[in-house]
Amino acid sequence: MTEPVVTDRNPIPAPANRIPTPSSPAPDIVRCAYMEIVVTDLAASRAFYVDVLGLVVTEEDDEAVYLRSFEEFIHHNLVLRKGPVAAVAAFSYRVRTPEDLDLAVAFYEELGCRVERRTSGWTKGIGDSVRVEDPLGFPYEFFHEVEHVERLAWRYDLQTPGCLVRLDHFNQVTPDVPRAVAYMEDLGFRVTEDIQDEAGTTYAAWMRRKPTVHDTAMTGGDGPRMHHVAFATHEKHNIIAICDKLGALRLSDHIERGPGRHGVSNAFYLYLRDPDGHRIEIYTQDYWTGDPDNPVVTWDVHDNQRRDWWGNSVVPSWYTDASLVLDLDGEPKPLVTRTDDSEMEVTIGADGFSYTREGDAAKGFKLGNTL
Ligand code: XXG
Ligand code: FE2
Repeated sequence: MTEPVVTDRNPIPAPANRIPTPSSPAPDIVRCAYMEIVVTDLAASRAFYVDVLGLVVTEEDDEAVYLRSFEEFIHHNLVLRKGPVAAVAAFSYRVRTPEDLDLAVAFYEELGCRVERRTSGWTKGIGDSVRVEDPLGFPYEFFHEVEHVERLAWRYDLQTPGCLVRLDHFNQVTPDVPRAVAYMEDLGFRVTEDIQDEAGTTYAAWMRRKPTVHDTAMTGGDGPRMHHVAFATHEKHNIIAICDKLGALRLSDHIERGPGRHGVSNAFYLYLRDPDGHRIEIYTQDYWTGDPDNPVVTWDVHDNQRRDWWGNSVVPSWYTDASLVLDLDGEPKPLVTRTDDSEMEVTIGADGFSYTREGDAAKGFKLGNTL
């Protein structure tokens, strides 16, 4: 049997073009907390996230809807903001103390990034915050103070079969994954899993602050773009219930990939596209990573079970499509092209190959239907 390689260190070497390590300590990030997305039709997006997926409205007005999951006690996990171009305005992390905001300012100023302090109330429910255009071009936000709201974990009278219980992670598209990983490690993240080839090209990496497989992942591609935002359910059957509901509503065209079992993370998954094409993952049952000796898992890019444990194909749109991100003026960030090999091309097409058993790869065996 071919198993993923388990190592006890981060095996991705820091690249020559690495972003310098700041001398200022990194802010202590607790977890990914919310994403702010710009949507072009607020009513259509509200219908998708509230009426179909069942997220809870904490607050709303004509410009924005603030949504949370059922176990959440902070004001929101997702902001839908009305705007002209579908994009992502913020990847937001909660930090441990108010002083961590000063650390975030010092850390990013040393990197020469644009940094803005925003006072309490700029975003409903959020206290003072720091927004930056990070060295990879992503709009990152850090906050500590936040309005607490009712945790609806025990409100079984309100919960539906496809109940979304937590925000689990973000996923970002960036052209140079090792460069991104070195910077994220400086920011205090630890790699849990990655995908590489025998030549050492890195295609994707998963990184955590909270003790799950990830708070965010870096996916190789033209970037900066947002690949997806993921919400957790308690169980696999909750994900099946979401598929059944989409079918019953004749909305199955929102399903892009899955349901299935990931190789990476071992989680059960489903990917959906919202009315603007923003990608949402529904995710459940990855593993605990809180031990300091948590081993890094490295997958071979040619292993056709890495992204789907059952060997099902990954649709091309999952590799190619992603959402634009905005700078701090609200303008879309221009894209930088990936120059390393693309995962889609090395695993399909004339020169690409995937294997289920490693020996078959050595014989040059190609699977017809595997991306
Ligand atoms: O959360 C994830 C993902 O990044 O969405 C994708 C966990 C695993 C995978 S993969 O497709 O690599 O199995
Ligand atoms: Fe994911």
